[in-house]
Amino acid sequence: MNIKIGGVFLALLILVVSAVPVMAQSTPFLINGWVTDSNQNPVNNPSIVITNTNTGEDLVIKTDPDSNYYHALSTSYNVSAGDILNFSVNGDDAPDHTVSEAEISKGGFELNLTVEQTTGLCGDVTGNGVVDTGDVILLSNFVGYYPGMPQYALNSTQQLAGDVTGNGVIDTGDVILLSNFVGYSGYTLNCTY
Ligand SMILES: [Ca+2]
Repeated sequence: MNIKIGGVFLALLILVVSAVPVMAQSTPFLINGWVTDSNQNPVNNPSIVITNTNTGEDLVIKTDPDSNYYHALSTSYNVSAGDILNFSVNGDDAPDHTVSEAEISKGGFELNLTVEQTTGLCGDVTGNGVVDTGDVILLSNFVGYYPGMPQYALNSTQQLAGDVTGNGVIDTGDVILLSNFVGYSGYTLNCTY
């Protein structure tokens, strides 16, 4: 009799002990989305910081140089319903996001982010504050000689500054106008901003 009770007690004890890790187990929590500028153009390799303001923890963000996709994989242990997540994209604050109960059960949420398009001086493709032959050379390399090469890549601000004809594309027309503008008087640059 005593042995039987002891056996039942032991079985219950094992059940309780083995149930504990199951109850404390965390589930994956994925935050992901795509980053574009205000013109809906993809912003590749974005720099994103997500801070859980309730815990002070910065989430680990994964991005790719050739993509505007980002994701952060956390767990339900680190992110709880009601937590306020602060987003920053390329150094600018984005709206906060409050984690909902539904997002916890679903295992995450998708949030697309927008980078405000910054504009510089029209024609200043190099971004050094002046329009000179350096800009003509860089734009010329970007358009004609070395398309797609990383050292002649232009970010979205530089591309806006390089579309000096203001027709929405960067082509030899821009190189010619910029070259004329730098070399001769009487030419006007017509960026879209
Ligand atoms: Ca320049």
